[in-house]
Amino acid sequence: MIHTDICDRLGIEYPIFQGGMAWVSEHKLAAAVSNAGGLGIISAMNAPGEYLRQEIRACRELTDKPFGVNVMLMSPHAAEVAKVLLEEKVPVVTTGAGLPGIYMKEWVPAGIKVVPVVPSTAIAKRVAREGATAVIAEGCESGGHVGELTTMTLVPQVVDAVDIPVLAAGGIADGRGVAAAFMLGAQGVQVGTRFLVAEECQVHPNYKQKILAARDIDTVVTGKRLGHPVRCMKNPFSRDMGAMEYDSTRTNEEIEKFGAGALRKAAVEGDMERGTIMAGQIAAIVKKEQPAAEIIREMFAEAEKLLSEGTKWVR
Ligand code: TUI
Repeated sequence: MIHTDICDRLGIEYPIFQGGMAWVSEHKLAAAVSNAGGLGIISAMNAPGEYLRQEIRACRELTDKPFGVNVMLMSPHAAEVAKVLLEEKVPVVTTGAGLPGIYMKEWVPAGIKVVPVVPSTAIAKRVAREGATAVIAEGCESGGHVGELTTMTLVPQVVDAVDIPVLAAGGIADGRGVAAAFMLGAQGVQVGTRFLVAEECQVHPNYKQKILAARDIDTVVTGKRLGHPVRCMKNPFSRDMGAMEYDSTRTNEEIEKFGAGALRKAAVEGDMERGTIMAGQIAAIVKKEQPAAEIIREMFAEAEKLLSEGTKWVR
């Protein structure tokens, strides 16, 4: 059985976090993952604090296991969300798309376990100093907002840089990925794309179909010019977004405006032409819709086998 420090620190059975995906990770998915022994995560995305409060309470109706909330630090409501987390005594908070230091000053003394997503060793060291319980080293294979480094290069460097547990994210969707993450020194994984097709995931069915039909080269990174690169699936929206970015007559404000609301359009309305379909590069190996519990069991059974038996190349 795979059991690491992070399981004991957070009170979970399997060292797996379900990524906090904006417009996707709501209470039903989070509760299903937590009930299955992983850490389910509700995305605070760019919604007001009261939305999050309702989601947290709804999650507690469905599970008595630990769960987390992901704070997207670029959200205009981040400060208000930070307060709600304290009031609702959320056990675990993950952060993304920025530096969580100012909020950690309140969260850490209140006993909230903070696990920031980090794209570099410098940021990993900084949040470790600020009291993070663990960090998630997320490579640019992942969907959504991405850094520069790959999972293969980032994870071992972060493992060497900090003394707290490291979870690997980006490009992990089966037992092979989990086993590889452990080989790189991680003590756990965060998985997004595979949970997009969990039965309990409420994302629009068209979105799930896109993931299930994805090929290896079907994702692209847009938004570099705006300073927040985002990996999503190639479609008319990403093509137009890319064209605008390369067009020097367009202003950044125009491009931001063009992109606003596009994730909701895909995830909630199911618009696969004009919405942004955020997904990781590993989408192509995701082949069927399954209950979250089955996804977790399958991934860890495969990883355990690989780690205990080794590879067929070593005799
Ligand atoms: O946050 C994510 N993934 C996301 S957030 C998101 S919502 C969004 N929608 C439209 C445009 C932009 C975002 C969709 N996907 N992953 C975690 C993550 N965090 N990846 C990279 C980082 C990160 C990057 C820079 C963390 C810290 C950081 O600090 C540098 C700085 O100076 O802020």
